[in-house]
Amino acid sequence: MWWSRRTKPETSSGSQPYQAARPERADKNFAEGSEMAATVQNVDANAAGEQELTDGFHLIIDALKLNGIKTLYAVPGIPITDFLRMSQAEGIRVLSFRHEQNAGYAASIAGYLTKQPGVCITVSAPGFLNGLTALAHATTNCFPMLLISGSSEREVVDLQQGDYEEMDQLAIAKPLCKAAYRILHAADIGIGIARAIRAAVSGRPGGVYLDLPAKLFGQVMDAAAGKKSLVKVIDPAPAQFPAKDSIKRALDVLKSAKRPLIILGKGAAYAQADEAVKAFVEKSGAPFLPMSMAKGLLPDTHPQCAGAARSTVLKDSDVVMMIGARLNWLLSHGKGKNWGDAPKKFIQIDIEPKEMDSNVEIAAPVVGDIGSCMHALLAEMGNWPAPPADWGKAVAAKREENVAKMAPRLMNNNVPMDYHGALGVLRTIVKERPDAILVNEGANTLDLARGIIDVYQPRKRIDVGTWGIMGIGMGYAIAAAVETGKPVLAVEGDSAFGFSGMEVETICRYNLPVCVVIFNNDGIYRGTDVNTASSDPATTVFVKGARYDKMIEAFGGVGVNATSPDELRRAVNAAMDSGKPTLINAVIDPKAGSESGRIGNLNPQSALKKK
Ligand SMILES: Cc1ncc(C[n+]2csc(CCOP(=O)(O)OP(=O)(O)O)c2C)c(N)n1
Ligand SMILES: [Mg+2]
Repeated sequence: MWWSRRTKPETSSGSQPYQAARPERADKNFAEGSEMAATVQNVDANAAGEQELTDGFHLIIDALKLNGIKTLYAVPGIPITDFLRMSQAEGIRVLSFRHEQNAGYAASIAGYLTKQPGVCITVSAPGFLNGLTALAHATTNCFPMLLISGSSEREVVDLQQGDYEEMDQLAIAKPLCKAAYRILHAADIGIGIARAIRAAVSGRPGGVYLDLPAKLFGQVMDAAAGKKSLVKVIDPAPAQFPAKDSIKRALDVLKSAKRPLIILGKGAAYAQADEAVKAFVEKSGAPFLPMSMAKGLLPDTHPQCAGAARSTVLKDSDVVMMIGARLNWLLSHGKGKNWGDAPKKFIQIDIEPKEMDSNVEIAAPVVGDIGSCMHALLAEMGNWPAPPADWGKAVAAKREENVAKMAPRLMNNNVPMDYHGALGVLRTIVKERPDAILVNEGANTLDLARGIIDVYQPRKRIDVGTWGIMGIGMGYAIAAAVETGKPVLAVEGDSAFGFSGMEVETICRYNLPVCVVIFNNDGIYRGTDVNTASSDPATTVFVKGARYDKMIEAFGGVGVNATSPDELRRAVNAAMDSGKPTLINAVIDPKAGSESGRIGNLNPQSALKKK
C-alpha cells in the first residue's frame, strides 16, 4: 500500500527533509538528531542506500500507540487525510464523523469512560474551531481529551499572508483548555505527545490542544532515532494522597453532624474507585445525593439514596460532604433558598485545591484523588456511629412519598404520550438492562428522564454535563458503544437531537448498537408557541408531526414511529435485543413540556415588569 511505512526516502515527493533545527541544543537526543538530519539530507540527495527511515505521520501514530491510544475520533481533510488512512493501516480504530464537534464530544466522553485521553483529530481553521467547542466542554467537565489539529504553514500564518485555512490555532485554543502545545520537529513528536497526554489526565483532567503544522507530517528522520525519541508516559495520573490531618478534620466534622448528607459528583464516578466510594457511603450511614452523571455509583434504589428527596436533604442537612462534586450552579452555589436557613458545614473532597472555598467556606477541605481520599477516610473511620435515626427516617419518608406520588403517572397509557408515560416505559427497560449506557439531552426530556430513570451501575448515565449543552447526543452514543461494547440508549429531545442528528449515518456505517429515542414534541420545550407578529413560525417550534424515524432509514437503520407507551416499549426492546442501529420517533404531546424544563427560573426577566 502506498501509505505503508517507507524504508527509503522519495526524493521526488512532497515530503520535507528533516531539518537540522535548533543546533544550540546539546542534549544527547538532539546530538543524535543532528547527525541523523545530516544523514537524511544526504539520503535525500540520493547518496545513501537502504537506511530505514520514518516520518512525522508514523511517529505520531507510534507515539499514540505506545501510550495505549486505540481509537481516534475524526473528520478527514487537508492535512490529515493520509494520517487517518495510515492510522487505520497501523491498527488504530478511526471513527470518521460528519462534523468535528460530534467527533470531539465523542473523544471527550471516551476520556471520561476510560480515564485515558479521548483523541479527536481535525483539519485546520474551521475543523479546528468545530472541535474546539468539545475541547472547552471537556475542560469544563474535567474529562481528559486531546484535540489534535493539523495547521497551515507557520511562516505564512504568522505573517498573515492568507494561507489555506490560515489561523493561529494555538493562540485561540489556549484560553479554552487546560494546556496547549505545538510540535514543529519530528524529533519532538514523542515528547510532545507525552506532554499532552500527561497534561490531560493528571491532577484535575481536562482538554489539551496539540497543534501539528502540515509540514511536520512529512518530515523524515532515521527510524531508529525516531523510535528512541518516543516517550511512554510513566504513571500519567499519579495518585495524590490527601494530608493526614485533612482526613481527621473531615471525619471530625462529619461525626459532629446530626443530619449529614453526601453529594456524589461525576468526579467520583470518573475516579473508578467504585468499591471504596460505596464502602465509605455505607459505613457513614448518611443519605447520599448523586449528581446526574454520578447516578449508579451506588444504585438509585439504594436505601440511603436521597435522589427522590433532593429538596429536603439540601434544606435540612447540617453537614454536607461533597465527593468529586463542585458547588456550581447545579447546586445553587451552595447558598440561597434551596439550601434553607439552618447553618451548614461543608466538607469537600477534590483533586483541585482551587476548588475549595469557590462559593462558600469549606470547613474541611480534603485535597487528593478520590480513590486515595476514600481509602484514607475508610482507614481512619474506626467504629463509626450511625447518624441519628430520625434523620434517616425523615429522608426515607420524603423519598417514599415522592416515589408514590410519581408511580401512577409513570404507568399512564395516554395517547399522545406525555413525558411520564414514555419515561415510565424507559425506566423499566433500563431496570431490566442495567448495563446499557443511557445518553440523555434536551430540556424536559433531560430533566424528567434524570429524575425518573433509575441507574444501577457506575458511569451508565452520560448527559449534557456542567454546561447543560445540547449536541452531545450522537457523539456520546457512538463513543459509549465503541469504548464499552455495551448497548446504548440515547433519550433525546427533538431539538437536542438536531444538533448532532447527521451522525445517525455514522452509527449505521459502523453498525453500532445504538437505539435513539426522540421525544418529539414539535419543538423546544413545547410545540405550541405561536408567533402573532408575522407568518413565520414561533422560534421554539419545528415542523409539526415530523418523522425523524425516516432519517435513519435513509442509511439502512431501523426507523419506528411510536405513538403509545406500548409501541415505545416494543420498539425499544426490539432494538436493544437486536443491537441494530435504531431511531424511534416517540410522539409526545406538544403541550406536555414546560419552558426550559426545570430551570425556567434562570431566564432573565425585565426589571420593568416589576414596576
Ligand atoms: C449548544 C446549546 N444551544 C442551545 C441551548 C439552549 N437549549 C436548552 S434546552 C434546548 C432544547 C430543548 O428542546 P428539546 O431538546 O426538544 O427538549 P424538550 O424540552 O422539548 O423535551 C435548547 C435549544 C443549549 N442548552 N445548548
Ligand atoms: Mg422538544
